[in-house]
Amino acid sequence: MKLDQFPRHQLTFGPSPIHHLRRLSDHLGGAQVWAKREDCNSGLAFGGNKVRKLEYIVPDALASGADTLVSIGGYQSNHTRQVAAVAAHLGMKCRLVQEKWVPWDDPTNDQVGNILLSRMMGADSRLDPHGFDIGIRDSWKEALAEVEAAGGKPYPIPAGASEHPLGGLGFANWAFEVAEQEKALGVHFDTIIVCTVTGSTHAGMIAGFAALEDLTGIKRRVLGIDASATLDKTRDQVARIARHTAELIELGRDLRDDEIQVLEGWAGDLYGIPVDSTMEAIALGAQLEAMITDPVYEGKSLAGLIDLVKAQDIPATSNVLYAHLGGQPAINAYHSLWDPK
Ligand code: 5PA
Repeated sequence: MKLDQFPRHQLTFGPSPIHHLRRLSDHLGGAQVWAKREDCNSGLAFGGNKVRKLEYIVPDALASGADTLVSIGGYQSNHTRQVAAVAAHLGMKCRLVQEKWVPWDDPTNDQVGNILLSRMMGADSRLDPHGFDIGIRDSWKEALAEVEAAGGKPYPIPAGASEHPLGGLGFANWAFEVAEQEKALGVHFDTIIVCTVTGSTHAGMIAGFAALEDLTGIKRRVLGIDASATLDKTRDQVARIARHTAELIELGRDLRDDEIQVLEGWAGDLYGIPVDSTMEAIALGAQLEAMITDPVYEGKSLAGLIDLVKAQDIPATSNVLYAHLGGQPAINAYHSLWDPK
């Protein structure tokens, strides 16, 4: 099926805004930096990249007759908060497994930010001691079985909605949205920067931009910045989901290796723990643009963008588009990074 034939249940306001980051561009002294803002794409509990993915998953959930969305993430998962939001919006129940993905021992980590919002929206959010893994988890399968045993009808949404068969469609569509906005703005973005962990955001973009390239002949670089610190798993997942999504939307050819690029260097040693480059990027975004990024995801991809622009790996003649995927609620659990000394 072609992309526009897949059912889409609107959860976003419409196309997410794109704007020029003038002060950051001037500061870096190279390429012009723009941002497309998934962090304010929806009225559902602050939105974010998962809301966009869920637009293509909700029709299947509704058709299945399910009454409970079941998903998984870390204590401060943005994904589970967005699943809780969509469940509330649809009048469904929500069961969440929140694993201890990050060794971040702030006492508020399981109390504030995303998890607080999920609880507020009525989700049954349960803590689980297991550590970080982007794959399919037993704890999630057990949650599905528990909902069933209690007489409910669960609808399974894996971590980040990435391993879901339709998980890449939301960001395949994002590519076409960018192309429309380029026409209106009179700008061409030759490079896209996106944070990648469970993979379907980046993978969807790869499939979508490949389809666009085949239509227009225009090539661009879609660079994923790894924030998982488990690079091989993320690379595999991105490549697999990109190929699957390309097939779904009938790309009609295999993806080239140069279309699948996950870059390392900004994740630090551990998922969820910021390093110096993350903190510097967060400070630049906040102090030059009042653009708030988080220490888990967006601060790391912004750090990647900053270094690539400074090193002119992204040439000074480029317009680079930073995909801001959300994630701000988690900063509450990271308050100690900014507490006055
Ligand atoms: C997340 C993911 P992908 O998982 O699709 O690669 O997206 C990475 C990403 N930015 C980037 C933000 C703000 C994100 O929340 N978050 C996960 C979560 O549980 O929140 C899926 C890991």
